[in-house]
Amino acid sequence: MKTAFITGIAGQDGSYLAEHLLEQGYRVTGIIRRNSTVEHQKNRIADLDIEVEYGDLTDQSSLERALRIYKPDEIYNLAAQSHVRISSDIPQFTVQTNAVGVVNILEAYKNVVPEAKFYQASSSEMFGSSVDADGYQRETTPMRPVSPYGCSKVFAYNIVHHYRNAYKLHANNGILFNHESPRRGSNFVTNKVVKGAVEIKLGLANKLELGNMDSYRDWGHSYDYVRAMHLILQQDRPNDYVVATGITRSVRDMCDYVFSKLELDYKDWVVQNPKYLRPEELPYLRGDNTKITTELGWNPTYTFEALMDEMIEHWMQVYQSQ
Ligand code: G4F
Repeated sequence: MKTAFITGIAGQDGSYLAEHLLEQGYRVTGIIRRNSTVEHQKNRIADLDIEVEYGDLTDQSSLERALRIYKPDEIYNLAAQSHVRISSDIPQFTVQTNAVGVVNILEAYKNVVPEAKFYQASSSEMFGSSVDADGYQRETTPMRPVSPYGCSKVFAYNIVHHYRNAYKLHANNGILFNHESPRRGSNFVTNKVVKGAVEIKLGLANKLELGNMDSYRDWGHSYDYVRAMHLILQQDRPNDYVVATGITRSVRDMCDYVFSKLELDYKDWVVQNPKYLRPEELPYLRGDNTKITTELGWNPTYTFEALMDEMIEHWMQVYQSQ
């Protein structure tokens, strides 16, 4: 039986990945952060047969301790301060966690289980303002990040290469474009829009405040993207892969779809609040998934519409069961 170790196991991706690896017959382990509201800490993973220790990317001793306990075959580094706008409010914490934290886990990996395989949650936010002439971002697209989050992820991406080359570690980057689900935090735009629209439909709210509605994102489902993470670690040689649907839509298009589905017109309910704007916006993301589809046979199973419909259904059930 293989053992997987997941940082960020209590998050959206961590919980879907834990479920997927349990289905594949893995022993699934990970770390969770100490939190004062202990009741909510394991909401997404409460029913899973997994083992967790307390740990934090900023505390290398906790990482080494956990790796010594579990001795994993595969390490998935999903933990991060993952909110891009908030990274401008807490830039130093973001860099400590997302950049220095990756040095910490790479050191722990090198020191304790160097024969294991390692996955780093790299991000399309690394591309920033950079787009190839054909309108896509891909593995070769230059990186010009536009947020503390994006800059921290570029550092992590590069230091993974360094550990791969210098110490011959099986260290990989998945460059994931936006991926969502009913388990997404409700301060990310998809879940914020769906939850807000459902509240309006049910008479529980009378407006939805958003930031920039004219930015474009390539949205997939977390369920599909964790399968890509696992596939990436099944290869003989370490590599980097873009994981994306290849289709891009604006936040406005998303609002139009979600509100229409609820027989509402988003223009009657959505207002802009400058507090949700970013110091520097990333206006456009669209990933070219050719490398992972041709080399690893990965393909997304969810359409954008199926993703949104599942999220709408989720919030309808939450409110109607109250
Ligand atoms: O949902 P978002 O906050 O996601 P963002 O910034 O694209 O980052 C997500 O995807 C990255 C991969 O590309 C991950 F690395 C990262 O960890 C995270 O998962 O915002 C999406 C778009 C942005 O252009 C934002 O400006 O929606 C726009 N937006 C408009 N109004 C809003 C809002 N975003 C949020 N969070 N809240 C709003 O009210």
